[in-house]
Amino acid sequence: MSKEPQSFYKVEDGVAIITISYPPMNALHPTLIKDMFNNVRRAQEDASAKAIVITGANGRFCAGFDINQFQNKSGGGIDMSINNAFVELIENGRKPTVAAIERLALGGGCELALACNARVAAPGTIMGLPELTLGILPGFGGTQRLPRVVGLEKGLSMILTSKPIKDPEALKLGLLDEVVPAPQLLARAKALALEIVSGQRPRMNALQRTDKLPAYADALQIIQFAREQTAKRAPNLQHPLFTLDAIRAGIEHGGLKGLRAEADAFARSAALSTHDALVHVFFAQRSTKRVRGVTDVGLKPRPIKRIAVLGGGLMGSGIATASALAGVEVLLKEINEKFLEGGLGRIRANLASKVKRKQLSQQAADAAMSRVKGVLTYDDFKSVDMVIEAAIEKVDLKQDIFVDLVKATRPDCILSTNTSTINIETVGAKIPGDLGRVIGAHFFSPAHIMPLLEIVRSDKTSAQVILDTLEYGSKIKKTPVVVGNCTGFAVNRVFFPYSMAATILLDSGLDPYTIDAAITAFGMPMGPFRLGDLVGLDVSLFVGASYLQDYGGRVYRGAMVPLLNEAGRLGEKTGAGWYKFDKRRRASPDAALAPLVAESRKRAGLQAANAAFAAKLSPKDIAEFIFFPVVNEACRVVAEGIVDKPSDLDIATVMSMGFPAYRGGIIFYGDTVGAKYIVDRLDAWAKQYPAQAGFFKPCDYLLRAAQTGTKLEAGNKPASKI
Ligand code: 3H9
Repeated sequence: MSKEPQSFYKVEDGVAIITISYPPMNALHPTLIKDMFNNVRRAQEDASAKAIVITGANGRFCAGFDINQFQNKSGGGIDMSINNAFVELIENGRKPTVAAIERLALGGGCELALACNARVAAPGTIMGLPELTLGILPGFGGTQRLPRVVGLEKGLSMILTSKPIKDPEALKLGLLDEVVPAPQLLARAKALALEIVSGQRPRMNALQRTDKLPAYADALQIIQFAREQTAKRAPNLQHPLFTLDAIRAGIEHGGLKGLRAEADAFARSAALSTHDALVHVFFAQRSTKRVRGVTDVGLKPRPIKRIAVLGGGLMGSGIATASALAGVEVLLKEINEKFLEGGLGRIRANLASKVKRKQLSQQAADAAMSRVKGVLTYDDFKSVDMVIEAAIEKVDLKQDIFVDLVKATRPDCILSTNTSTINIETVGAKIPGDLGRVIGAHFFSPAHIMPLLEIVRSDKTSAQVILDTLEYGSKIKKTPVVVGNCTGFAVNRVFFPYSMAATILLDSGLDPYTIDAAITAFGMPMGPFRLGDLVGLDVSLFVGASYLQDYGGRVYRGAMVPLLNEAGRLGEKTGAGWYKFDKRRRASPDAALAPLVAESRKRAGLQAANAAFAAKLSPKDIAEFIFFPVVNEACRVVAEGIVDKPSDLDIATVMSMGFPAYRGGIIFYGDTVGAKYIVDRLDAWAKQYPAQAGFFKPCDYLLRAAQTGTKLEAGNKPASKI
């Protein structure tokens, strides 16, 4: 099958069949769209065809407009003539059209199907309009036709949440007319088209329908309510509101005028930086699986069918849950019966919670649990393809475990550690032979939910082992990012200045809750202090010590974390930290913090010189003060070759810390504000805080980008460490 965007034409049983083709997903490339419309015109003129069926090649209908076109800015606008062609040729053409859908009809693919006069699909099909996740909105009539076909409230919910629905629901809602087994799909679509021709079935025209729309006043009220909710839920995003403008215009003035409003809203959305950022994230997420020297050297991944997880604590049980859910067999090893029961109980609870939230059937949960076997010895370890050690963070303990593992496993078994802080070569330091099969598999807590897997390689880890671990990561539905071996690896290292910058502001007189509020307004799920309470302030103290040791020249050593530890305020788990927590673990500001803050400020000695400066900072200034040092550290990580490419770091920051995807990830954000602006501000803060000049000092990579005007995202082709 050719990889070119095109469409094929044939006539069968008096019906023209137009097959769109652009592997792998039949995305609507402009050439394909043009070719498809030419074929629709041909069918309208073809005397041997009474009706038209549009279908997709390769067992798929269509994943929507070709997203690559959005990266070429000149293609970002919507061509109105395409919308006219949907109306005039497909919806209202001389001959009726039927969509024959397999697997997926998303975005423009769903809109193409909606413009057809009927839709038939094979079981297992998903349909939806996910455009908002790309910072745009449906631009081929979806804002007008979907609410008219499925009802206004359902249409709004599908568009605003971007969540696709499965064929049974689509059938119930009328988005599909019929669902038939895949081998009969084309035959049934042809028959349906001929039924419309003969008048046995009405010819539906979605844009003209009003039967599923509520009364005018109710419709406006529903849209207004959606607008208020959307503005509250996503205050930094404009394109969902533009979408509602278009939908409202259609309700007020009819579908055809609605299409014009849609085109206008689309153009306004496509011009926003949030659109560029979200498209960047779409491609960056898919490219983490392409790693130089690993995926481009002709190696084939070995399947990971059976793993062993050492330790059934929070991390170990989460890793076991994610793996068992993906069909991987798991040996869960603990050191005694009591701990083992605890670990197995946690896996059961993880699965039960998914069943309760309707994310999993009871049957699937039982099947996953049956894949987990609890063990107390290494006896069965010769059967596993990979071990993930998830014991407590003690170097000696991990080193001893690795020595045991070498004896207990096959030589081709991957030996991985879930450490978040310890150098992986240190973990493997006592094992005989080379460290080719030793790798880090750093999950984020809770491991069965968080989407990121940091794969930590040392200079000695073999490319085959990295490739296998990438494959395992994808299999268990994580986004794997391969990173080099350094203190904090990629994510924790990039974020170490996050809480330190916040603490400088606190010691300069700002209230911690004001600082957290500025950071959540920026778009983070929580501010640095609330995050500290979640992670545990004992952990912050422990981890802070390793940053001090390895990155001492650029570390701010505030007194607050030690003071909180001394006071037994370790965060959520002790009921108090930066915040106080009620029985349901809800956080609220705590007046009892004041004496500790006063003591910290006294010890820091910053306040007198900097209180006036800090008091004047706006929420935007606070966010920049906290994130620019993070961008700076991210630049060091890129320059040192800790990541394969800058966009890997973007994905790592979005998927671990919840850095807003609509800002594109940490490096993309740096480019959005501009390296020169960042350097100027860092320099100014270094002068404001001379004792902390090292903390703010721009690194060479950032400086060079500022001086030459190159993008941080361009990378610097480092002598890669990975
Ligand atoms: C739209 O339609 C706008 C219109 O309303 C108006 C326009 C004016 N384009 O994700 P995968 C590639 S906007 C280009 O790994 P999966 C993808 O990059 C569009 N490429 O597979 C990857 O390439 P590579 C609205 C696309 O099975 C390969 O296909 N539609 C597109 O895990 C495999 O993808 C969407 O937002 C595309 N539209 O998931 C749907 N789609 O191998 C976006 C995929 O080189 N797509 N590719 O890395 C998806 O959500 C998932 O790809 C899908 C498959 C669920 C389809």
